Amino acid sequence: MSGVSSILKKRMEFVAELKNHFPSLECLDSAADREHWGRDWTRFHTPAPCAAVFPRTSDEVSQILKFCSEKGQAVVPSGGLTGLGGGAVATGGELVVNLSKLSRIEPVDRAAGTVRVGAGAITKKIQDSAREAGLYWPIDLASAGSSQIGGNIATNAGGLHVIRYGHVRRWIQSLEVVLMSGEKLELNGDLDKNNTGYDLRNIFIGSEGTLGMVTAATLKLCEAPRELKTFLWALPSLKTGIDVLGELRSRSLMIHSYEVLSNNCFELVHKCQGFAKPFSKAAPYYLVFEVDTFGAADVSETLEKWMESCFERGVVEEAFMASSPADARSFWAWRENITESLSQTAKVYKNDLAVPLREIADFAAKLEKQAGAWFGEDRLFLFGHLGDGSLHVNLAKPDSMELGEFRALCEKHNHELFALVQTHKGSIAAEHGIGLLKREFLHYSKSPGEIRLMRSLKTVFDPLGLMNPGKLLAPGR
Ligand code: 2HG
Ligand code: ZN
Repeated sequence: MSGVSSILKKRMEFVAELKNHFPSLECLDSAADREHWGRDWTRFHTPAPCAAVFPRTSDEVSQILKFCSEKGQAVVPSGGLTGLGGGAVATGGELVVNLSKLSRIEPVDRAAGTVRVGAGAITKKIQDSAREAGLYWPIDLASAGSSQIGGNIATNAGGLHVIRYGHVRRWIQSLEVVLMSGEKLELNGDLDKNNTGYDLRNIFIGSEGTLGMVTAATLKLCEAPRELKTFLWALPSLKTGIDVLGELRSRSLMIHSYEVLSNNCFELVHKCQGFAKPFSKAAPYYLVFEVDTFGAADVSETLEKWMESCFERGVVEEAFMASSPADARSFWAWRENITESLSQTAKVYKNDLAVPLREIADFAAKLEKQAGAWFGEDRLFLFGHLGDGSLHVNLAKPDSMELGEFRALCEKHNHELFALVQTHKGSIAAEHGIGLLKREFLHYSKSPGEIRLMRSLKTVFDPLGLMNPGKLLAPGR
């Protein structure tokens, strides 16, 4: 028997044993199912799990992991399949453990301002539950309709409101996790105050499912924004966007979001979605931002006067403040439709970078020059969360190029790009994580000492190396 067929035979035997051992567990192993459940939104790896299972309780997760440990079977945790780093992709015969069925959202504890949720709870449904209780779940992502809290926690997701509320990490009171051995742990209890040494909860947040599986969490909720004013501005330069942010902050205005898109993105959304352009001429960048006035007349007045003074001082030439919810929605539509329009147009290689705010204008100018030359200026799409110093760099594949060649070239160019990020003291992954896509490049953002300690941590939590292997840390170094 050839090596390949003996591997396939072993996988089939494992799945048969699994089905036998857990007769009531949903287990999908047709070719189509394995392809579907073995991937996320990235499209650069070939999914090849042995099967996908859908446990209904954390006890069941624990039993499955214990069983896999005994058999030496690797697993990949998965949820809404919306990841952008390949963290939930199974390429090597792993068992996909999909946590979608752990979707319970318990009643909100209003006095504590918290809610207990299963890992499979959908982000949008958590937002709705919080709102119904008069509270607010501040994490908002383009994928909110399908992404799940377990994945949001595993990647320490960011999104549109980081400038005001920070990443997911800030809003996790406690976590239930299951280790590869099957051991179940509750990290931090139901406490806000708990200074008792190492905070293991925070080690799991952002660990991309490499240490254990998050099966439930208690989330902290907060007060909802009161009255948001929405703006759409044409920027003469990215530097203006940073100056304007400084002006807002120095007036003690509560910025709720602060997003930017390049003219290429603006033109693309115009072409793909057919939106009418509100500006008389093109600008290099556009800004969409929101300020919370808290319903206070004096704050609205400050904002209006400040905007007038921006025109008078020539900071901007064309800028709008929404005068109705419909206006606000139409402003947001320019930002929210970029990813979708890009995926309609071409295969896209994504990078998600952060640099300190004071560096971002200079960084972006060099990046435009450098990356613009790779496949042509019209193939470079820059947008992101300017207020957080975070830029999404999307490169669209030229029609004539093979996908494999395109990917190889993008990975080659990554070295140049990440060296630039390093020079500007930035990060190669602002919010999407490392996963499979960037593991070879981790050293651009983490020192050898940090990587050594990360590897040691991995061994402590997962001594057999069966939990989401090959993600975040490249094998064998
Ligand atoms: C966003 O900010 C998401 O819209 C997706 O992080 C970014 O498509 C992308 O590159
Ligand atoms: Zn983003």
